[in-house]
Amino acid sequence: MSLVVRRIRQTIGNPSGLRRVAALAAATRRQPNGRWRAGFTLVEAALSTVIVAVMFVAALNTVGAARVAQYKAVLVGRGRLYAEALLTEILQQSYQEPGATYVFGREAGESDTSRAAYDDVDDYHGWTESPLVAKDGTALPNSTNWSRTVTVEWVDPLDPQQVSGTETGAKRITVVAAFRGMPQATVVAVRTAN
Ligand SMILES: [Ca+2]
Repeated sequence: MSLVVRRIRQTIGNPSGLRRVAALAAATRRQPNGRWRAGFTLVEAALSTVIVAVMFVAALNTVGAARVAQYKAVLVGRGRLYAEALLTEILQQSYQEPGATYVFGREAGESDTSRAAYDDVDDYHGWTESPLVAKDGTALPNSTNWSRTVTVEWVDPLDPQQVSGTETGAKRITVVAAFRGMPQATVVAVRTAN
């Protein structure tokens, strides 16, 4: 049993044992000439470097995760604004095409690529755009990589979850805003005939 181990065993039994062990370990390094000296060995220094590195990486991961969460929250907020803006525009239109002749979807003269002539909510069914534009076709600033899609369906007015293939007097409008193809926000409204 070495001198160090013996002295550690004698020391560890009393209340200040651990502190004394640490002091003893630091104070007792055998040099080639047989003397004892204070200091760290190369292995101890290397170990402390590894410990610091591991803690540093853990701290960086925490900061990185917080940044990612913040970025995602910003995307969701912008997506909601974009989706709600288009939904508001749709809800300002008639339930169905004014006049005697109408279909579900776009009537004659209503384009697949411009909303300028849209005048009823189901004109918007199947609408998709990227980048984003206002109703008159003006591009929304800084909307690169964003897209909006619209789905309009007849639903049971008493249970809007139930989609119908025929006229029910209620149309459910769903707008999805996506960034780089990843949906960030979905807004839904039901427009009734009366
Ligand atoms: Ca129309």
